[in-house]
Formats: sequence, C-alpha cells, structure tokens
Amino acid sequence: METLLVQDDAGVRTVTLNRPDALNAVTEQMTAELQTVLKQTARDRSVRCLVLTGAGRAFCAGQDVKSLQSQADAGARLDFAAALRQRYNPVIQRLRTLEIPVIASVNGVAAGAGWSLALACDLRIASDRAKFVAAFSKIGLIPDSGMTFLLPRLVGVSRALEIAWLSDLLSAEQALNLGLVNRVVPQDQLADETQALAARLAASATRGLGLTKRAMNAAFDHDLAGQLEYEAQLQGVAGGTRDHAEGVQAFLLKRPAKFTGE
Ligand code: T3D
Repeated sequence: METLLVQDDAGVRTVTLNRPDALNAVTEQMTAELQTVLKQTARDRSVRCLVLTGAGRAFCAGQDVKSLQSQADAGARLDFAAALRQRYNPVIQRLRTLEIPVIASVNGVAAGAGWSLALACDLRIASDRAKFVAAFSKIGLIPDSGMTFLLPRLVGVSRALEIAWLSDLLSAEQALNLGLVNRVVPQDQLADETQALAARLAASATRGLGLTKRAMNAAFDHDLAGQLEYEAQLQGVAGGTRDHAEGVQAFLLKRPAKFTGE
C-alpha cells in the first residue's frame, strides 16, 4: 500500500491514511487502496474491529484538490459523477456494511470527503484538536460520499444545511455538542483511548454487534412492524451463534464471557 498503513493487533485492524504532507488528501490511489483493504477486511474473520485514522496533524482533507486541478490543466474532462461512483461510493458502502464495529479516530482536521469518511464510520472518537469542515460549498460542490445522508440523520436537516452551506470550521467540542462525535479526548491520549475502545469491541460477541449494526442501519427504511420483523429475523441468527451460548453459560456460571466472534 502506498497511501495507507495497515496494522493488525489482537483482532483490531488500524488503517492509517498516510499522505501527511497533503493532510491525507484523497487520491485515486488512496480510494483504490481503501477499496482493497475494506474488501479484504470483510472476508477476514480474524478482524473484529476496524479503526480509521490519519497520519500527522490531519485526519483527512478530502479529495486532493491539487490533483483535480492538474487533471483540468492537462485538458482532462473531470467526470465527478463517475469519480464518485467508481472511487468514493464503494468505500462508503463498505464502511457502512462491514459487520464489525468501525471507529474513526479523528486526530486532526476532517474536511470534505474526509469528513464523510469519518461520518461513515460507526463511532467517532476525536482528539481535542480535531476540526470539522464541510468544505464542499467553498469550491462550488455539493456534499458527497454520503454526507447528505449521514449528516441530517445525526443533526437534523436544518443544522446539516447550515453546516454544508456555511462550511465553517467546527471544533471538537462543538462536534461533540452536536452529536457528531461520540467522545473527545486530549490529543496525547487519542491513540490509547481509541485502542482501548477498539480492543473492548473486538473482544465482544462480533456477530451480534454486526447484526445490531445491520438492524440499526435498516431502521430508517422500515416502519415499526417492518423493523420488529427484521429484529426477529436477525435475532434468529444471533441466537444460533456460539457467542450467544457462551454468554449465557458465562452468566450462569458467574464468570467473564470469552467471546470468539463465532
Ligand atoms: O470527483 C471528485 O473527486 C469529487 C469529490 C470531491 C470530494 C471532496 O472532498 S471536495 C472537498 C475537498 N477538500 C477541500 O476543499 C479542503 C481543502 N483544504 C482546506 O480547506 C484546508 O487545507 C483545511 C481546512 C483542511 C486545513 O487548513 P490548514 O490551515 O490547517 O492547512 P493548509 O495550510 O490549508 O494545508 C496544509 C497543506 O495541505 C497545504 O499544502 P502546501 O500548500 O503547504 O504545499 C495544502 O495545500 C494541502 N492541502 C490541504 N487540503 C488539501 C491539500 N492538498 C490537496 N488537496 C486538499 N484537499
């Protein structure tokens, strides 16, 4: 991988966006590599939690605007719709449908599609130096890579429009108050706090957590009756897992459960 660092440790896979000189701005190479690593992760049962973070002082500054400009300078016709369909959308879909917890560890600024990447993760833990900016409106674009889907679900349509239209920088504290991040921690504790949270999730009943994610994501498309039926179907699956049996045994024997993710 040229633009990513990938590290596995005790069921936790940490993917670090690694173009620190460009604030980890996203290139074609990076979206291709993200697609590859996420596809591999979906197939690898040993990975029970995924962490996405950035190298250096930024999480991710979104699309590499310089590469867009150099393509335009070279006379290339930029096909934004195709770029989203082929490059970004598969990454967002993968993050949303991976049946393990996905944590964004937001170590610095998250802008444009870089913020969309963080929004597509299930949980966001931010450094107190993290900042968030939609940025799209500043270059005449609309929020993409799932931002128009995810932002209004977290903060409501009116606040989402304000954030998208104004592209003001939000501090980590503002993001916390708006419900855009789950936790804010001091910068020097971010890596440890992220790993502690990831390790705890990776040691949990992975199939149950994955099915919970599937159910929560589907809830927006169902009415109550539909969601109750969907819960019944997924509980039918969770109830057949080894981790369910182990959890019940552990409760009865008054000992800690040892979940294997099966
Ligand atoms: O077809 C398609 O691909 C469409 C998809 C679009 C998706 C998008 O993400 S569109 C939005 C793209 N992102 C932006 O417009 C954000 C641009 N960056 C900024 O607004 C600011 O850099 C930040 C708010 C993120 C951070 O500001 P600051 O003051 O902390 O850093 P800086 O000085 O602006 O940037 C530091 C360096 O990173 C600088 O390089 P230099 O000049 O010192 O060599 C800067 O140019 C570079 N950089 C920052 N963002 C990008 C970038 N280089 C390329 N692309 C970037 N997005």
